[in-house]
Amino acid sequence: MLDVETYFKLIVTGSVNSGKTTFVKTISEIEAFTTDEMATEDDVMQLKQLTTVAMDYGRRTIDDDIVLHIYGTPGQERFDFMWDILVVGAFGVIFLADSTDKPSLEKTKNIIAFFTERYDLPYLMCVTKLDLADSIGYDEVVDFINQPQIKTIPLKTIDPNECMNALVTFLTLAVQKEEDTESGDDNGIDGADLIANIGN
Ligand SMILES: Nc1nc2c(ncn2[C@@H]2O[C@H](COP(=O)(O)OP(=O)(O)OP(=O)(O)O)[C@@H](O)[C@H]2O)c(=O)[nH]1
Ligand SMILES: [Mg+2]
Repeated sequence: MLDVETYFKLIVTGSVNSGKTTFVKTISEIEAFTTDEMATEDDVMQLKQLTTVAMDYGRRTIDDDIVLHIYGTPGQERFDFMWDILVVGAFGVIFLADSTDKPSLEKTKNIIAFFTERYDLPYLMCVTKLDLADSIGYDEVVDFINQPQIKTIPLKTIDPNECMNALVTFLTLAVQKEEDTESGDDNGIDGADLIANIGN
């Protein structure tokens, strides 16, 4: 049976092509499960051939007590029903914002509003593709998204160290949120234990 003490479900979401599937594949210790299919919509086909239609899944063990089950969502808004399905039981959400695609950031804002207006969870935003020549840069993305209450970091999703840093940053936020919530539900993370073990 599922051990809820060690089952931590983390959602990775963001607009089409922002790097969700790449992040899950890079961070997973098992071969990631993906549902990429040929894109059928014109605006998506201009960006890429394959797009996630249901979910990505990967797993990453942090220590004996913490195993992260990481679910990437589809990016297309026509699959937004999957966002509500995937978030059930999740203990937090990572948003990816594509720094090479300014028009997509309007959609990123919509996705952030979709989750934050419905769910009170720890949230982290990661700005992707800063290593590419057509990136508009970290500061311009952060200014445009304009969500100062959401912690934001840079993330090259093809880099395992940067992906691990994103997980550690997220887990630290989750611990802080639990400690700040006086009567809050226990999300099962022992903060001191976590801080002692993450990154090992
Ligand atoms: N150089 C670089 N390439 C990246 C980065 N993140 C993603 N990519 C590339 O961007 C493309 C799209 O990445 P995906 O992981 O498929 O994006 P996605 O968010 O899952 O896309 P959808 O499922 O269609 O919404 C791939 O070619 C990745 O290799 C990054 O930080 N740096
Ligand atoms: Mg994908």
